[in-house]
Amino acid sequence: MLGCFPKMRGILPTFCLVLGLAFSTQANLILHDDSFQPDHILRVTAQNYSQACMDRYSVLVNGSSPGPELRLQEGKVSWIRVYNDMEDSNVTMHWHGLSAFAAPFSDGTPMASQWPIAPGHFFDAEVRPEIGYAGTYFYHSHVGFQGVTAVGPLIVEPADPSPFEYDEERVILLSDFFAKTDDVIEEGLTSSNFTWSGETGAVLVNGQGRLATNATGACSLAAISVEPGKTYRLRFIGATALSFVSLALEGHNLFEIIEADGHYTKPVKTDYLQISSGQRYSVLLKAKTEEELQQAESRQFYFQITTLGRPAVLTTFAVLEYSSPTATDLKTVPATPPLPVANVTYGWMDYALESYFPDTDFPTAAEVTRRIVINVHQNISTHTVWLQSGYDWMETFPKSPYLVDLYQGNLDLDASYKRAIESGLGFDNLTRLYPAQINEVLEIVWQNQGAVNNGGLENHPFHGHGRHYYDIGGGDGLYNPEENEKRLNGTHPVIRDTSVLYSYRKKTTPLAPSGWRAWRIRVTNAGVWMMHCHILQHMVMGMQTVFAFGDQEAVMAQSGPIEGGYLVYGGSAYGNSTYSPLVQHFF
Ligand SMILES: *[C@@H]1O[C@H](CO)[C@@H](O)[C@H](O)[C@H]1NC(C)=O
Ligand SMILES: *[C@@H]1O[C@H](CO)[C@@H](O)[C@H](O)[C@H]1NC(C)=O
Ligand SMILES: *[C@@H]1O[C@H](CO)[C@@H](O)[C@H](O)[C@H]1NC(C)=O
Ligand SMILES: *[C@@H]1O[C@H](CO)[C@@H](O)[C@H](O)[C@H]1NC(C)=O
Ligand SMILES: *[C@@H]1O[C@H](CO)[C@@H](O)[C@H](O)[C@H]1NC(C)=O
Ligand SMILES: *[C@@H]1O[C@H](CO)[C@@H](O)[C@H](O)[C@H]1NC(C)=O
Ligand SMILES: *[C@@H]1O[C@H](CO)[C@@H](O)[C@H](O)[C@H]1NC(C)=O
Ligand SMILES: *[C@@H]1O[C@H](CO)[C@@H](O)[C@H](O)[C@H]1NC(C)=O
Ligand SMILES: *[C@@H]1O[C@H](CO)[C@@H](O)[C@H](O)[C@H]1NC(C)=O
Ligand SMILES: *[C@@H]1O[C@H](CO)[C@@H](O)[C@H](O)[C@H]1NC(C)=O
Ligand SMILES: [Cu+2]
Repeated sequence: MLGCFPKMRGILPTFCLVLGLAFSTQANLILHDDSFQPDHILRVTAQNYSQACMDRYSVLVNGSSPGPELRLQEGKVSWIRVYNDMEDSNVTMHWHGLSAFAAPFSDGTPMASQWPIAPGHFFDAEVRPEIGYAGTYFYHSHVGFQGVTAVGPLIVEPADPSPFEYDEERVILLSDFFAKTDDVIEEGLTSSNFTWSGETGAVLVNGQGRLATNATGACSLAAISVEPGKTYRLRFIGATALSFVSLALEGHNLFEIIEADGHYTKPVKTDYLQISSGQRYSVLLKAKTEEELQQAESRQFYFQITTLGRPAVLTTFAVLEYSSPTATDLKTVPATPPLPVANVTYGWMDYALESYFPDTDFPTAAEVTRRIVINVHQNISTHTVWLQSGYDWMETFPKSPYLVDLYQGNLDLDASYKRAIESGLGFDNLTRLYPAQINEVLEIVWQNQGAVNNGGLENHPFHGHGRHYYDIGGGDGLYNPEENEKRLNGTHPVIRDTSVLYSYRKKTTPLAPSGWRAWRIRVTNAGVWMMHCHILQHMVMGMQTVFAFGDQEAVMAQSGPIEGGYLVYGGSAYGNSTYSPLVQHFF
């Protein structure tokens, strides 16, 4: 069926809704027995696993971290079966950056869009990357701290040829290593006796690397192999739990950015990247020619990855290797980092990126129907929590998922909307929702404030589920719409799914406004969409919000009636070793 694609710009959003309604009766229930072949299968286990020469009990996808790469096609439906092979933990899988439009139970947000997958069960997710969303993504568990290891690259291949030419591509997925297990970290973060997870032990590249404290040792750095003279598309994936990094490549002056969060950009040259948890960039890298290599001292070059905005700077490495008669040395780490590190940690590429394709859909200030300013700060009372509009959100808050409540008639979004408007904050403290109506044009402002107890400030990479938002920039102090409007003059904001609310200093007066990040989004895709900081520790400490787009009617119009098997934990939409699930096909 026809969806509501970004390419159909200029068409009234209501048109999409009407379309959804007209086609809703096509949603049908299919028995996924042995004759059903999913396009991809992911198996989630919890087991001892070695990274950075350290054993750790970790949640893995197909036995490794990162898990296997998935390739999906732009505009095409794929079925991904996710098995929870763990004995005592739930799991969900989130397709990070995919809009999950019209297949509402596939977004993978536990207790927001769906029940988690119970131990011993599997779930078939129906995923269709929207037209205009070809690019670099990843998948990860959305439960607790599991996403520190339960991640894998997800590439959406374009329906049309790429506007950029390159010979080959390489995926460079960044993740963090923590020695403590997920359970210990979660317990510490949510305990009344608050215990920090500790800082990351190493930023890993494609799962490889070593502890910073271990300059020599048995474990290898990741090698990215290239051939002389070729042009590569490097796909960087910020799958870190915590780390926000600066990344540069020795001996190679320039990267050319061509993609941010799944959308082509006009090429921008840069000699370093800054990548937060949740963000992705593609860059073009021109490999040295054989002639240039003859003049170089070596045929291997270090990627230097430096953490930003943490109490201590951690530097880790990977190796770009050109084929060579002698083996690449993956054991030696430079005694002193070979490259300078950017000393400015905020504002990188703000207002600078532009969509590659002309975009006529950007909502102007005049079109904005409502501005929601979300004050963000830390508070230490009985627990140490991160609050938005004065409230935290944790997986344990809702008794059942919002979307389930909605389909069962147990969540009155019209009443929630009324309370939200009356609060003056756009926030309904009863349901802890930010409800919005179809066709509203929201300006969402994340406003950093000094922590209640000590004025502390941190970086927060905010991630939006559902359709991507226009990032309209960020700055220090208190958000000033008029000033930002001037700043936007002549720029062409890109759509993204993750952008950083920066800390411009380490400390300020408690509750003083200190830095903001602003988004604009047209409310067209009905559903329950989480918007949260992508730092896993912060999420566990409550730094998550849930938006509801559209009311019950709008959500149902989009998906059609939902079968009962989705509405109970472990219901008939979830299979197990003796039971084939009844699965609704939405597209
Ligand atoms: C994951 O492992 C299962 C078997 O354990 C296999 O069938 C499947 O193809 C693997 N998935 C990917 C994406 O490689
Ligand atoms: C994992 O390793 C730890 C420490 O070596 C050990 O105590 C534990 O039994 C192992 N767990 C499993 C499931 O193998
Ligand atoms: C799994 O999720 C269900 C439903 O939310 C919950 O009742 C149960 O406690 C969860 N199990 C674990 C081990 O977290
Ligand atoms: C608090 O946690 C720390 C670290 O886990 C531990 O050493 C300490 O004994 C705990 N204190 C209390 C009062 O439980
Ligand atoms: C260094 O790595 C070795 C394995 O090569 C490991 O046994 C040791 O614990 C590590 N040391 C530190 C300080 O992390
Ligand atoms: C960063 O470094 C540049 C050049 O070394 C210097 O001019 C600038 O003042 C530094 N900025 C900060 C914020 O330290
Ligand atoms: C911080 O927490 C305390 C104790 O729960 C509460 O009284 C206070 O209102 C909170 N302040 C803010 C600004 O969140
Ligand atoms: C919601 O906010 C109102 C107004 O500030 C307050 O009276 C009420 O107690 C709050 N309710 C909850 C559940 O926090
Ligand atoms: C935008 O900038 C142009 C020149 O750069 C100026 O003529 C115009 O008045 C500006 N528009 C607004 C709304 O500030
Ligand atoms: C498998 O699912 C069926 C139907 O939901 C249920 O009756 C059965 O108990 C489940 N088996 C296991 C091992 O969970
Ligand atoms: Cu955060």
